Formats: sequence, C-alpha cells, structure tokens
Amino acid sequence: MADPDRFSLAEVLESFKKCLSDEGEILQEHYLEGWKGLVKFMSSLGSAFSFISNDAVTKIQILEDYRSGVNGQKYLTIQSMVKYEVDNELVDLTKRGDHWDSGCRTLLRLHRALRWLQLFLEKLRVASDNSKTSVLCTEAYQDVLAKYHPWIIRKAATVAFYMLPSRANFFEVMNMGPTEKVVAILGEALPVVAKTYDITEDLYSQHGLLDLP
Ligand code: 1Q0
Repeated sequence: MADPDRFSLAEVLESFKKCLSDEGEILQEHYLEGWKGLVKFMSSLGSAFSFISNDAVTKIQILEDYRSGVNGQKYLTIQSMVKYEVDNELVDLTKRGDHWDSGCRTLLRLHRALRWLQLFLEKLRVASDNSKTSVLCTEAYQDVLAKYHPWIIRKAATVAFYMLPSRANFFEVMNMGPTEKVVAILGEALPVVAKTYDITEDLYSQHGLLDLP
C-alpha cells in the first residue's frame, strides 16, 4: 500500500496534470495538492529547509481556507479567484493593507516558485549523474526567484541548497524507480508544469497583478 507520508514525484506531477482543465482553467484543488506533495518532499530534507516549507505551508493554508470558506465556490479555479477578488476590490494592488493575504498575492508567490521548480527539474532531467544538485538548484533560484527575495532570505536559501543530496540520491527519494524512468517522466510532465505556469502568468499579466506587494 502507498505510504501517505512518503514523497512521490509521480503523484506531484499527476496533481499538476490534473489541475489543468480542457478549457485551460487551473483547478486550485489539484494545484495545491501538487504543492503539498512538494512540501512533503522538503520535510524529508531536514531542518535547514524548514523555513522554506513553513512559508509554503502558510501560503497553501491561506488558499485552502478561502476554498473551504463561505465564498469557496469563487476559489475553484485560479481564473475564478482572480475575477472574484479583482471585481470586489479584495486585492492590495500597490501596498500592503487590509488585503495583505489576498488569494491573488498569496498564489503569486507560489506561482513564482513554480517557475523555479520548472527550471530546476529541467536542469535535473538533462544533467549528468555526477552533477551537483546544489549547483543546479542555486542556478535556477538565481535565475528566477532570488530577485523577489530580500538579502537575508537569499542568503539562507543559498546556505540550505548546499545541503541537497546528490542527483542519484535525489532520484531515489523521488520514489519512481531507475534514473531512466525518472528522466522519462520528467520529460513528459514538465510541459504540463510549463503550461500551468504560462496560463497563470498570462492571466496575472492581463490583470496587472504580477507585482502585487
Ligand atoms: C529542493 C530544495 C527546495 C528549494 C526551494 C526553492 C525555493 C526557495 C525559496 C526560498 C523561500 C524562503 C522562505 C520565505 C520566502 C518568502 O519571503 C517568499 C515571499 O513571500 P512573502 O509573503 O514574504 O511575500 N515566499 C516565497 O517565495 C514562496 C516560496 C515557496 C517555496 C516552495 C518551494 C517548494 C519546493 C519544494 C521542493 C521541490 C523539490 C523538487 C524536486 C523533487 C525531486 C525529488
């Protein structure tokens, strides 16, 4: 029987596949399920990563609370959430105020991290067996996420990345069998992650939400 506490990359990637509807809508239930799976993985990496997983957990919880709240129906998809919060002026657009924890700004943080994930997994996919995951992870972080973080977070993240296991060990934790299989699954799943990212990016761009404080 599958161990519910054991990370499975296949399950995470499956959630990201499921989150995309045929109409191009992004279903929050599965999107957040994907993130929960990733947090599970981070928990297995030790306490150097807790400050990252704690932040991710807090953000997932904020969105889960909206989904289970009185207006839960409005939070079924990312598109419906954006429409609802923007139409009802529930988003702080220029500086943090009453709506500092809006669904839109909270999801934007995860969305930016999804780009990091996409880059990192792509680097892992094409890397050689002896490449250092700490280097791949740091490169992906510097390329797309570091610019949104203050110096202290960047420093802590870079220190944590040094603790990452080797590519081979990484693939073992991925819980998916031999390296070739992991590489194949990544190749199949990454375009779905990319599509999810692109749809969200377009949506946020159309509504001028890419720089929410
Ligand atoms: C594998 C190692 C994990 C590396 C995670 C990379 C992301 C680094 C992010 C550092 C975030 C530091 C914590 C706090 C940041 C917040 O200030 C920031 C902004 O929020 P706010 O409210 O202050 O405006 N928050 C964020 O940017 C959100 C960060 C969420 C990060 C969630 C990362 C989840 C990653 C999971 C592990 C993926 C491993 C995939 C490989 C699987 C293959 C086995």
